[in-house]
Amino acid sequence: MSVTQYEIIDGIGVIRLNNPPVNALSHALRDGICKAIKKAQKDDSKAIVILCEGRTFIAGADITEFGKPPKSPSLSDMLKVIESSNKIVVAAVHGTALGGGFETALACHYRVALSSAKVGLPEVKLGLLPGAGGTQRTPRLAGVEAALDMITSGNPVAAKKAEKMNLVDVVVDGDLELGAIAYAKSLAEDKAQLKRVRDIDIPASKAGPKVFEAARTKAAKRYRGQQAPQNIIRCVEAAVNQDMDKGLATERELFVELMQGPQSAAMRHMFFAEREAAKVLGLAKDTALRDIKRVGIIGAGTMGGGIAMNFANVGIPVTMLEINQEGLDRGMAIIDKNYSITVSKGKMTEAQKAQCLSVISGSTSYDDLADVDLVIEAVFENVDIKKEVFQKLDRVCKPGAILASNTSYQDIDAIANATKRPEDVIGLHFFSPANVMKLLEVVRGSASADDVIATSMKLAKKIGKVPVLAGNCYGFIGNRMLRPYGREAQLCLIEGASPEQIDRVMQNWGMAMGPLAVGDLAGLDIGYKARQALSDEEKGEPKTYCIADALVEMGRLGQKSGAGYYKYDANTRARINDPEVMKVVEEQAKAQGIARRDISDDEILERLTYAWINEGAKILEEGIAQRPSDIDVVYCFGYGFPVYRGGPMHYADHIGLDKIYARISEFAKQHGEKYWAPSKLLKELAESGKTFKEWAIK
Ligand code: T1G
Repeated sequence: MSVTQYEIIDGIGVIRLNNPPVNALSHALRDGICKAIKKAQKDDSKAIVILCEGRTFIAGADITEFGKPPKSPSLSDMLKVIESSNKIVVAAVHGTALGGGFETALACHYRVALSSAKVGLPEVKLGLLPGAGGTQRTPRLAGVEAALDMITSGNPVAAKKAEKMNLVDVVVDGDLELGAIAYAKSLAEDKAQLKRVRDIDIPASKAGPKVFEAARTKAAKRYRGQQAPQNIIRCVEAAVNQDMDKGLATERELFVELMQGPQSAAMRHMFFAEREAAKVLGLAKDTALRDIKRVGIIGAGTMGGGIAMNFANVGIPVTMLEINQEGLDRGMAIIDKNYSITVSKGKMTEAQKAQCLSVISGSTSYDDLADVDLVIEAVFENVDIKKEVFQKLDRVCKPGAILASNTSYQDIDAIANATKRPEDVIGLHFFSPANVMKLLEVVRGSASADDVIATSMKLAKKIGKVPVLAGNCYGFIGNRMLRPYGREAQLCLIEGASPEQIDRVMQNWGMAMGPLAVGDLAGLDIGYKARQALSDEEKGEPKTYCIADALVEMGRLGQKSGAGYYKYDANTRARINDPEVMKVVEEQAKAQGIARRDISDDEILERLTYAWINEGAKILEEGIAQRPSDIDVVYCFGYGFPVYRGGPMHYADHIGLDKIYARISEFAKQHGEKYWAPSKLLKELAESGKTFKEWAIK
């Protein structure tokens, strides 16, 4: 079937689109729509309906065409053809009409939506803005403030709400095609006007300069560092202050500015990287999946409770196991509190909360896990304790049950070899808070069976996670790269910087929080306790942890104790620089024989970000990550890396591997090969002029 078909049904010209998987507005589709509209102008159709086959109405411009030479008709040309039709054009929307798809619907004269449909303008999530009239038509129908919120957030709107916003004219249940044709017929019979959105004016009184100033301030805070939201606000302002054609010209200019900028390139990279990460190289596409009907979780602590919620949210029954009833009660209370927060934010109803809680049960006996299909161990980060748990699971769980560990660092093979079924063992590393963070590292052991890996990757998506497959090494992908990053933060601190300077540099660069503030948030005692279990050799040089240890020994555990690298306001929990900390830093530097010096912001930024990149290159060399973009997904979805910089490896390609390699070679001379020996892959790519992206296509 061609991507566009046209036929007259019951006196109505029906343009049927079919461009799987999401009816993206490819050139063929744009051309087909234009031809069909022009044809309908001359035939005896009374009105026109545009509808789509498959799971959704047009989900946007074809992102794969971006960056390629434009082919006529452009999307704007096509919209002009629709809007200037001398017959009424009705859009029949189902699924998710997004971006250029919704802009197509807005260029129609009327819009019918299936009650389950959603409409939206998510371009901001690609670092772009609606470039085909969305910023001009939406405020004309929904009003300025609703349009600003919808377009700067990029969030979809359900059909009923869209109808209330005047973005949709009619919401239908049942057969959309029949409903749309009937509606088009009624419009024709009633000689309804050709309702062109461009003809609607927005009274300037509706949105004075204060509205836009407030929007700019809100967007600068909420989307810190991102250019697209600011450009969107300028476009909507133009919709108020300029006529349609001038407004469209402003929109075009600001769209092109974003399209050609690094932020959109990074965010489009992330869009595809997230989807690519779910694909396991070398795994047969038809690998049979194991059926996961019931899940067991060992440990009802913060992590165990959060993990349990992910399954309960999609209706999969969960049994949480604790050593005693008190532990279970505490776990259930954590879960209940988390759901209450979700309800209070309007993201869930009380009925939905009750439904989720109804599928979570507790037990203090391993025997109750005999018929679960998957168990996730979430006990204390000690490999011996984990081995004991897996030995019990080996005895109790039915054949074919997947035995997973939520460990953040430990050796999956050591855990697997504690069982007689290492092929059923895998790592499922959730990120705290486990019911919120999207990233899930799926860690394959050397014996993990293909169907266990495939099932884990698929299940991750089912529970709303973004899965990334990792090989088995200390810290897998994310935490392994975090170590040199944290090391360099400690060394910059003891060599001459302050906590405030280090955190300001990284936060201004785009991180959600700087490394020392993160340490205070997580609790400095966690690293302290972990180090007590290590030999001196394993701990590394004292200068990389002596300040943190000194603070903990002073009782400064971070936010939880009211002070760590900073003091914290008891009420607002605001961070306050503390001269006491600088005294500790200076004492420790002296004790380590380090003469402190001024360290520039640039040096801090380079040492911390290049530490990530060098370790990421080693992870690729060792095959721990399948592709560079997988590392980018880990960091953007699990570590607060700014998505508009595309992740560590995309950022490295943007900076230039030759520049990074040269700087790392300098660091190796200044600070020693132990920390800064350049990765072989980085050296090879820098010398060959290739990027990580080009290497991935190898
Ligand atoms: N273009 C090309 N391919 C797309 C696509 C698009 N717009 N959207 C999805 N795909 C591919 C995707 O890569 C995947 O491919 C497959 O479809 C299924 O997607 C001028 C400039 C629609 C909610 O931002 O949000 O219009 O991996 O796995 O989970 O103003 O896809 O199978 O090979 O995500 O069911 C604006 C982006 C574009 C919407 C479906 N539109 N897409 O989610 O499936 S810019 C968007 C989505 C624009 C105009 C501007 C989601 C979805 P593969 P999927 P899903």
